[in-house]
Amino acid sequence: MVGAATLAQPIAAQSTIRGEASMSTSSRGLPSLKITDVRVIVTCPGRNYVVVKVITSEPGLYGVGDATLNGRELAVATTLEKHIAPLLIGRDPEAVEDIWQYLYRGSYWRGGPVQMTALAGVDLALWDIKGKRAGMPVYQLLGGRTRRGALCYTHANGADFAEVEDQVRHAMERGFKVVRAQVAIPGLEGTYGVSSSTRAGEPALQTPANGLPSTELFEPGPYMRTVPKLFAYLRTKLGDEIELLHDAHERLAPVEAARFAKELEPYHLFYLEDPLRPEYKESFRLIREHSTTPIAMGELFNTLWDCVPLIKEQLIDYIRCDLGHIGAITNARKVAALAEAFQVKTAWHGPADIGPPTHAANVHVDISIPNFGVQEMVFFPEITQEVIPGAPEFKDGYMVVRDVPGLGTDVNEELAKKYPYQRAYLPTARRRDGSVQDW
Ligand code: KDG
Ligand code: MG
Repeated sequence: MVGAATLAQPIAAQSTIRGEASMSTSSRGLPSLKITDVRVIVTCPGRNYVVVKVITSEPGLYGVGDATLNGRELAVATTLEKHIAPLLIGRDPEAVEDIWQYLYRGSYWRGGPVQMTALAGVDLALWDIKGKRAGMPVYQLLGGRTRRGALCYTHANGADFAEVEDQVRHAMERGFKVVRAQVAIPGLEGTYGVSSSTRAGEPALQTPANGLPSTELFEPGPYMRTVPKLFAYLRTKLGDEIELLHDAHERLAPVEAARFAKELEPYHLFYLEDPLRPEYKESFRLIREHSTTPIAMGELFNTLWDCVPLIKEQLIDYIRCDLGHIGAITNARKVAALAEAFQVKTAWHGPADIGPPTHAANVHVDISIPNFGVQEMVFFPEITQEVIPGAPEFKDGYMVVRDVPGLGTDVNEELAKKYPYQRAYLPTARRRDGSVQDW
């Protein structure tokens, strides 16, 4: 499905939006600007992406955002087309914070991944417009450079320890200074982070041909016995210089996570990621009481308030929200500022299942805040880069953005039409007794 939003009412015909006449400004001597169209493009160049294109009254001026929510793409596209686009027509696209507040609080039913991803798509497009209009890259609008590039990490996945080691070595040869390591667990069929077909790829790509979710097996016992041995092996083979991290992917119970973090201590992880389910923020205390392994959390968070309890009690060391699922830059800079006050660093989520505009936004924020930690990255396949060009680039272990006005990303709408949406889900997981398990 590729299509422009079908708008129920011709709101664009109105000259001002009721109650907001004084909000529409013509700043810096520029003529006032209005949103004239919102196009929602769902396309599958390698995997599904939802792209939002916000068009303005200034000829040729538009912004491009990403609103991809893995496995729920059509829910977000529908929200954008049917509910959000009609609210945007006629508004001043430069009022980014006001539009963010209006869409977040004005819906009354606020939050949740679908709405927050839709909001992120709009927010990215608006920052893109603002940058283009100002003639500046977005990081300049956020305060300017604090660093030359964003230290980044890639994934090393393997069927056994030796294969993970090979993958880490390969990453190091490419210039990576930080690598995430995941290994298959003996006796468990399928393991988060390890695909049989694409070892170095994104696990979220593993959808069977029928387009329905696969089911993997998970047991905490074998997992917790295997992973510390992986890191003992890697440290023996690779030494202490390379920074290593691991994603527990919200699969452990609190006391298991505390033991796991403690047992990983000797291997000096850069961090242990997402040990617990996002609902159980108070349980992070238990991990802290038992271990000095640095903890990262947050890719399933949707709001600033999800982050508050962990940050203000210093229960984590890295906040790793997904900019694409927390309302993008407008919210991320608040999360980052909150984190700065408590010496928590950022490690924004950067998987293949969010599009190039979100990856670009990650880096624009990374290089303009003082408390940046690390950035997860992916190498997009050529076909994705043709349809949604402008992803940040990898340079010797760091991500850099193009020094052009806006976010630096775009969408080729004609080419996008050649890659229609394909139904796809994330895998699911169960325990040996058949009960549901977090994947
Ligand atoms: O869609 C789910 C993926 O984004 C997620 O599984 C990736 O955990 C992830 C990571 O850290 O990259
Ligand atoms: Mg993760």
